[in-house]
Amino acid sequence: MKLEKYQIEEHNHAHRSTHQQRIDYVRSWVSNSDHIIEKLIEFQIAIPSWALGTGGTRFGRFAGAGEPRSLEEKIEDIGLLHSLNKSSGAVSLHIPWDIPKNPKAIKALAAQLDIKFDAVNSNTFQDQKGQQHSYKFGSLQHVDKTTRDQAIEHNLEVIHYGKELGSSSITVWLSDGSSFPGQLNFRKAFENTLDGLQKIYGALPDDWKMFVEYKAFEPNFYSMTVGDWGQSLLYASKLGPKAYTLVDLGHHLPNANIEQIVSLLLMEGKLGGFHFNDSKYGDDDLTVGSINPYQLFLIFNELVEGMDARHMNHATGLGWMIDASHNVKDPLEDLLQSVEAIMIAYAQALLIDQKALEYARQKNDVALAQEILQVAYRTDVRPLVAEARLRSGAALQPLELFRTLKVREHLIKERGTQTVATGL
Ligand code: PSV
Ligand code: MN
Repeated sequence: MKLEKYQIEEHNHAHRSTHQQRIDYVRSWVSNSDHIIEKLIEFQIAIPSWALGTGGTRFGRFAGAGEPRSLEEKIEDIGLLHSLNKSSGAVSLHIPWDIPKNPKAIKALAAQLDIKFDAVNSNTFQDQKGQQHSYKFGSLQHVDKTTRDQAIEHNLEVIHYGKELGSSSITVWLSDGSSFPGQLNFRKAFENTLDGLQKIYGALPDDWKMFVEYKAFEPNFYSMTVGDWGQSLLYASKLGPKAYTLVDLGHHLPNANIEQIVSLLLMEGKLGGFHFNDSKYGDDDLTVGSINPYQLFLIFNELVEGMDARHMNHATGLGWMIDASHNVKDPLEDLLQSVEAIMIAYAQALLIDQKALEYARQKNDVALAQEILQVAYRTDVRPLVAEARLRSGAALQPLELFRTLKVREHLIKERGTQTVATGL
């Protein structure tokens, strides 16, 4: 299914006057609204190929219908999202869930839909059919060299696919760790992992980045070999200038101050990428902004301030990716909500009067500092986000249009009810 330009125009026409009233109101008191709108237009968020189908929990999965059955259909789904919001112009692929059988054709399809290839992800957290050595006791950390070599080889293969598609980064997330005390020699596990990462790093093309993603727990519950930002930073620093830390919002211990982590990683020039999601208890993979939008806003405040301090381009300086699992909502609706939540938090962060905030800090005026942040957070920036969409040819209300056009119903007609997407 493809959305036609006239369908978006008709929808926008119907919403035009209400939108105009709202945007005029915001413009009347937000002096830099045009600057914010331009920034929003540039900002693109990569959609993970594994989140286009219904996810599940370890207790089961309640399949949706009309899910993408192939990589081509996944890219088409992202094309739909991108025509609705013009902010999802990238995809992050997971290998081997999404091995491109015909890279040229996939590249052409993506280009036609204005979709770029963000980081490619390796997978040594599952055993694949016919695989010689098992990852049950880890991959790069494994006590057995042949298992480690197999994991390295897989990552090199992922780089190869990424090169064919025009990606320029690889995300390595390792489930390596231990479930019980005594199981692992932490130092040896670290050294083996570093050695493997060094070999993968050595195979990176010059203009590529490697993102080392950390996670506090799961599937291992006693120790994780890349368990927190400190360990990830240690690996990334030892690896070299092309290696960075990737922050996945769900990968921290409860109540971690993620905004502070973001600030310090940026200060060190070692923040490389982001996985957006939200959580209440652990790595819940819920829609970003659905549980704790204030935290998301505080993180964006640090991102904007820290990136500006290093003269980084907001849109291209980091890899912006969603990493969520949609168990009870339509994945496409959930992704539209995710992108909207990210854009809102970004717009609110752009609204913060950084000079005034710094002045309040210098005066130790804690109450004023809080006021400055909350004035921005409590501003309804949705008209600015909608205006950015309008100017880039997208829909004023993407979710509403998705429903009015009965996109999912069309996809079910095309693909059937018994479809299973690869991945989460
Ligand atoms: C692991 O929980 C993770 O966050 C990594 O990014 C994986 O690549 C992704 O989820 C999908 O399993
Ligand atoms: Mn992740």
